[in-house]
Amino acid sequence: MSAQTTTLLRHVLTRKGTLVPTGDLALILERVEIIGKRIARELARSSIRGGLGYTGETNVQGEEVKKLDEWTNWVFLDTFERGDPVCSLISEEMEQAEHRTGTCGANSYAVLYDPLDGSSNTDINGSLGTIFSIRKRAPGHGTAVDDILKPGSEQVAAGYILYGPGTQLAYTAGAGVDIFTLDPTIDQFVLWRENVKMPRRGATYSVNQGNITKFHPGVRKLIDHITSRKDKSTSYSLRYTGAFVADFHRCLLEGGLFMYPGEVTPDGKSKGKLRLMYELDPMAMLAEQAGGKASNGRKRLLDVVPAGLHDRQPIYIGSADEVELAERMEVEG
Ligand code: FDP
Repeated sequence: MSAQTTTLLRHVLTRKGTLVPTGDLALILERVEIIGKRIARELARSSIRGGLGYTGETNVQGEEVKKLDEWTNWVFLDTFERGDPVCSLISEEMEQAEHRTGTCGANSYAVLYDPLDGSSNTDINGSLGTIFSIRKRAPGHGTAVDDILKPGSEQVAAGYILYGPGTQLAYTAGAGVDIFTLDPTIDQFVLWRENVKMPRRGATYSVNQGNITKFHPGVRKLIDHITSRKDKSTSYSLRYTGAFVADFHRCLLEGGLFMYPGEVTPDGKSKGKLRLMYELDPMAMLAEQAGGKASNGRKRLLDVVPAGLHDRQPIYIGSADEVELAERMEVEG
């Protein structure tokens, strides 16, 4: 370990201007860090440990559950068993929130999370992620979660862990975005980039273009526009990994646009796939903290008020220029 190495904990303890008091942030991120290490280790060997494939169950969203979805969700519950100051765990994989009321003081938090993002990549050793969002619980709350059903602008911290060739953790607590790389030789997340800024314009776009016939005409117009640029300086390349975390990470570092548009249903309504509170809000906070933008095509995502914990929304996220372009094309009807 070099004398210059800054571990995640050291960094959190010295970071100024965060929305979460340093002590609380350190306690929460220390747990998230443990979760990241546990998941990274298991993913690396899951193919030879019988960890791939489905459980045979379906989740609250009606989707088939993979063994790793279930296991990673359990890792959150287990690691936050004595979670103080976190008293509520709210997961994409669970219908109801889990509370640790015995360990919660007046100053307590909820962690909302998608334990394994991009799970279609599990069986092919592709990139995967974990996304987390931290919100303050209202004083005197019970097990009801109406105090959590607020726009994403109420988040006090958010981040993700990317399991790729290396494992990286990015987070913001309202004072910029910082990225750490897990150094397996010392089993520590080490600071890699501080106060990351997303370029104003990028050269890639990410979308499941196989769904194009289901999109609103505005989205098709946007894709036509993006793919019709002829000169190198204004043209775009398509990049889509099937894992939101990996595609967003590219945008964060190099700029560009990630979109998961609404699919127009037979009744003419447009519906997104990705979950507002577990996926979109945390990434939107990171994007804005890095100088980028996040929209549902009509308005800023962080202003969208959820009606329920498992709400979905369309998303256009990334460099400011590309997100504004999407909004100008009236992508969501
Ligand atoms: P997955 O369903 O495999 O977990 O959030 C869900 C997500 O993956 C994103 O990570 C990814 O960007 C998107 O859905 C992939 O969906 P499509 O297969 O419909 O493209």
